[in-house]
Amino acid sequence: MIPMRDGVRLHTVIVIPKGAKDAPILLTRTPYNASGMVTHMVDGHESAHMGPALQGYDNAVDTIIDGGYIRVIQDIRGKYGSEGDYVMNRPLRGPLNDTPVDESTDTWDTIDWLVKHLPQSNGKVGILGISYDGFEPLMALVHPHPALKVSVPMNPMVDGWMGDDWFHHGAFRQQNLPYIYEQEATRDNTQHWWSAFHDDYDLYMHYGSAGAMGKAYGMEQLGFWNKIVEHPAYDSFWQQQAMDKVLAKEPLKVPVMLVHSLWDQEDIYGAPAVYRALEPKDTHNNMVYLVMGPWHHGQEIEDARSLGAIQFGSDTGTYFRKHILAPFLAHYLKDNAPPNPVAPVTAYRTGANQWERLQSWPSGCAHGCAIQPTPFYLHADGKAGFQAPTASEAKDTSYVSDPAKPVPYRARPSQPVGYDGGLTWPQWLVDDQRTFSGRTDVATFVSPVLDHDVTIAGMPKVHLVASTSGTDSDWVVKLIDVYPDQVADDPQMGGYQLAVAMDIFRGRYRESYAHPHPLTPNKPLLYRFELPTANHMFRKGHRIMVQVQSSWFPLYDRNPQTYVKNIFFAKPKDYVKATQRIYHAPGEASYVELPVVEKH
Ligand code: PG9
Repeated sequence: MIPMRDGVRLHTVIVIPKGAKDAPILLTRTPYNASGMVTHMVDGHESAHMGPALQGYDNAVDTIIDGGYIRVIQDIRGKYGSEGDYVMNRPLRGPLNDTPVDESTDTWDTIDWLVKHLPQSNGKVGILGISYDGFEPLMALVHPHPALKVSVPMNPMVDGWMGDDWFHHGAFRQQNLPYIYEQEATRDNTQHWWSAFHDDYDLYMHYGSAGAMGKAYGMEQLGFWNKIVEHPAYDSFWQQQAMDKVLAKEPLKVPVMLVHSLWDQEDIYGAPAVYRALEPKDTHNNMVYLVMGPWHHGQEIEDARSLGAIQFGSDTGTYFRKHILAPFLAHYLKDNAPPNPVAPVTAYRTGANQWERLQSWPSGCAHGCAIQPTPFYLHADGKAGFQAPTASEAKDTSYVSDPAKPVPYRARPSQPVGYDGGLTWPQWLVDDQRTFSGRTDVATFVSPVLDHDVTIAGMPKVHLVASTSGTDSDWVVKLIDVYPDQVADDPQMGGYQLAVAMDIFRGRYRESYAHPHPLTPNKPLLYRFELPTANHMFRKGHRIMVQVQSSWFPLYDRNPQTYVKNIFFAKPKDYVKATQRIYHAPGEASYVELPVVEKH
């Protein structure tokens, strides 16, 4: 129980290898129960050995055990064994936190105590973690303790409104209601969510709006839920917490390796955003590192030979831990520091199934190429291609968006968000999109078969000219790799539609994320937003597809398609069908700008 500067004591589990001397410390700070992460059942009882004990969840146990580290895992303030009050992603002291403590001060105080009380250590501390545990290594970078020598935020929570856990471009990720409920209701998460439906699609349709559902579950008792409902737009509440923005204002004092999953179903925005914020400060290109793997959220510490139906041909998780994470940590934490063999950017190129060592990101190759932003046009009649549309083709493609029958984001029955009991939530971003491409409320555009490889490296940019008969609307855009009709060595992949990058945009924020506006009915309007980072080769023989739709349910709440002040409080009468049109004609052509890699 380590005392913080305000007297609150934090429950901290310290696992020291027998006989350790001059051992570096690897710290993880978590809201997810430190004790649960260091007790792993072997043969039906807890193991006495460090390795099996840490196997429960830990980050890259093989790296830690082989590295001879002292392993420290701490319950953050207000959770499980720690004292104090809990605040979800507690903001830094300042306009959003008028107390003398935050996750930065708690980390400072913890590191200070560790290096003064562990004689077996060499006085050097690294902090690492995944997701919320990846948010903590970012907070550690604000006024860092001098003993903090390296930070490894993995799949970190960075901007909850723009593209991580709570909203994406303003559309609310309502399937996280159970998480908010359980995380905030009790110190040890013993108050559990409940449901009367096997299919989450039915559960969320039953309540209508996320606000009505939260009320039915008594969530107005929960501080963070009330903040979510009070701040549907990208106001100062969200902007001041965005860790990329926070860190952009901080001096760069500690080496940081950002670890990103290209198919991160939870925090697909965060790591690349922090890299973009910090990279300009890294004048000698030796302080900010980025690793991007073909993984789901956190898969870098698991077996990562495949994700869903997608095979990588090697265990990319073990490669990361052994050849990237282990030598990186050793360089900064071990005495007589071994050299750091890790390139500034290590990026896995999906489709080509190969790792690349790069000097920066985005970049298409180590040398001898450039990235050429290239419009991929949506044409009439469901066609698509790099040639611009002509005046001769139909001017628009239309579909009816009916909130009474929202487009599922996965094949039904819609599973809840979660990792236990065989749930396949982690792999939903690589689900076969054929399930949706035949729906009349999904507009599908596809290129001819490619006669050469097309490689993209970066964030595709949507340039959608669209109208709605309503006064608000969501736009979901999916960039998809269509496999050949037959794949001899993997028949199940014949015709597979693999999403390379996809996201949602809530139309009311078209002019301003902070200040929503109603849409003018039936007027072609330009919507511009970025899709998540991709590093992908569309191989010769494949096709490039774009799908557009106006709901992504039940992961995201429905847009009533009638402009209301706050969608959390939309009434049943507000939910109306809308006719959506996507425009093709010259001068109002819709396209996705692809960051195409071109060899010199
Ligand atoms: N980023 C993960 C998460 C946060 C909030 C809601 C749901 C998931 C995580 O910390 O595991």
